[in-house]
Amino acid sequence: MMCVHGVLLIFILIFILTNISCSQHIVREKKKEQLMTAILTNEVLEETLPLIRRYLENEAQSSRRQFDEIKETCSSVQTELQTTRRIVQELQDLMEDPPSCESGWVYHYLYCYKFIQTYVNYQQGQARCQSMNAYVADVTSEQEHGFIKAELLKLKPVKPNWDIYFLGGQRNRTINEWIWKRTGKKFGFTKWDMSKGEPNDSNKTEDCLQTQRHRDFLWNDVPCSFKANVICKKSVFNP
Ligand SMILES: [Ca+2]
Repeated sequence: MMCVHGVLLIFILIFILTNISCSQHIVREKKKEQLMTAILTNEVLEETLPLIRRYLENEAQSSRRQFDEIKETCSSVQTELQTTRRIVQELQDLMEDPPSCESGWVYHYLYCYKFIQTYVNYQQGQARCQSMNAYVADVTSEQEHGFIKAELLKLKPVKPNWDIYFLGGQRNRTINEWIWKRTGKKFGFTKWDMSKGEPNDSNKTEDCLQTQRHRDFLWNDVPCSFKANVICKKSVFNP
């Protein structure tokens, strides 16, 4: 009798457990179905639409920003193009009617040079150049040095064997460098008379620069109080 009861109890338990498992499965399936239905309902769409709208608005804003940036770039390119066109036109005009130097000045690569054969100290030489809207010449290339040398050779020396000219360079003792007075730039190109040990800064007083015929127009540092001829230079556009 006890055995029959035991078997019956086991059957009841299996029945209950099977029912519970089935119920859970049914609940899961039902939830899935509800979810699928919910996705397709207006309710979900209403909730999702603002998000979609916000997303699209952000995208539109970003596109508008990019468009504005492109527009700005185009405008800047257009301005540059106009400037370039104007410069090209001005250059064409310049080619047709090139500027020239005043009488007494020698033209060379957009600059005018005047070789003044009057013995003066550097300060006086500088004042002479300034009075003509020019400055004491800087020499920044081998080619410019060659031009100056060729022009000086055309001139008759004021004093035989002592034909010297101030150039516009000065020693800056604070930074121990040679500087072109006009631009404030350090010397790049130089033509020092190295065979004589120049610049030798004799007696620590040689702060000015000269080019000298008797040294094949190589450079020498001299006291600014020394007297020499002077070379003035100015832009051809600055008569
Ligand atoms: Ca010297």
